[in-house]
Amino acid sequence: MIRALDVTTSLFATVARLGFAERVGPIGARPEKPLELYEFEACPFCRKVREALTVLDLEALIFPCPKGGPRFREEVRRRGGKTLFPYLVDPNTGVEMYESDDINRYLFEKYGQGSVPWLLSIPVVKDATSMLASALRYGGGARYRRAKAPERPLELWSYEGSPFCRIAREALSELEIPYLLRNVAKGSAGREALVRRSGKMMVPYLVDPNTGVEMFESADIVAYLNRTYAIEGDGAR
Ligand SMILES: N[C@@H](CCC(=O)N[C@@H](CS)C(=O)NCC(=O)O)C(=O)O
Repeated sequence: MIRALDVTTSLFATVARLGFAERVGPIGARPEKPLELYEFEACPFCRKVREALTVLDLEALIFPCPKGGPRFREEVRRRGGKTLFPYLVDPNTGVEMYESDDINRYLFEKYGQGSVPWLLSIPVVKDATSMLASALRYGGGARYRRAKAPERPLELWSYEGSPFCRIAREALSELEIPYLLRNVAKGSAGREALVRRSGKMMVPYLVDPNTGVEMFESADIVAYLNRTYAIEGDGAR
């Protein structure tokens, strides 16, 4: 896809959500272990939960479940009984749940100050704008492309409101590559750690412990993921 169109539609997706999830909100207790989220990038309900993770400045192990994906969809069916996304696992409390609104209520109750921000709670608005954001990306991150599974999860420094991060996450989603999502929105405690590690504050920043590669730039990240994990013949969009 033409790069300018790619960035513009991803920016429109953020605008559709009124620039939400670019900044950390009031936070509460911190979990000891990262949360685990089964989701896929094109799903508007999953987006709402990823936004909550950004606003609450929480890390999560992301298990992408694109349509046709052979690995993690089956894991969700085994754990919860159905293939419905998002599906949250909190290893700190043993809680596992479906339903984006229930998940967000749980997250803001447990790791925030109790109240859910209006863009994640007003009926119709919360879902309609998230659906619009997904529609603007015409299915990016929705369908599985055949890929090799990495031995260890990758690491992505990111935040939900960044249009460039979305482009990188779509590729991770399509290739069903699990990764530790390290949210570093404005006001995040993680920003300093990213600067120490990478030399500057810029996202997305990908770390691949399987190859030792660490890199900025969404287009380069997508090219790297395709080159390293996609199985030939299953071309990117
Ligand atoms: N009310 C649910 C709706 C979830 C939902 O419909 N998710 C869709 C994806 S956007 C799904 O899991 N579809 C089944 C599939 O992808 O196989 C929620 O808010 O979490």
